[in-house]
Amino acid sequence: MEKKLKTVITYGTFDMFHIGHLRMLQRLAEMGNKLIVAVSSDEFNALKGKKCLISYEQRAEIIGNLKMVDLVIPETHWEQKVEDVQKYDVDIFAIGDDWEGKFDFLKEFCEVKYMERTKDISTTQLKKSLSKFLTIPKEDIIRALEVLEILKKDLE
Ligand code: C2G
Repeated sequence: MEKKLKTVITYGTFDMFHIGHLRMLQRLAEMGNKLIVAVSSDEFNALKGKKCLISYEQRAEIIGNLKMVDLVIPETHWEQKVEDVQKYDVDIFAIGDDWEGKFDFLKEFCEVKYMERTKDISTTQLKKSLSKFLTIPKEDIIRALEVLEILKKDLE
């Protein structure tokens, strides 16, 4: 699809950057010739009830170094979207459909698109599988203690 001279903006936390985030940004980059990503600050994440593993600085640096991203700005409050859309002369606001309908007020200023999310991947899921991966199964601990007991007896 030929890229019209369009500026696209999106917002997100992008914690523990994963393929779902990448696929979203790739699709957004295809919709125009300039992609702006507003990365949620740590303080704003607290407002969203999200605890980030990775700091704003590192999340912003990762996003800023993606070839399809032209500009990274901080997202510090809910109300900044109208201001951003006007300031950067945005043509399209796009975000995952988990936000369906939440930003329709922007239709007065630009196109609003809710995009299908990538299935079976999320930061929450990654955190859960990571903690499962790092926990030692109980039976392994019991077995290790039994071996320890045997070794202790041998040494007596
Ligand atoms: N995403 C996706 N597929 C996934 C996970 C995330 O397409 N499996 C998309 C989300 O829909 C969103 C972007 O990746 O468009 C960033 O996701 P989050 O970091 O979870 O963003 P969120 O916390 O929803 O922040 O003001 C808007 C908020 O800041 C959005």
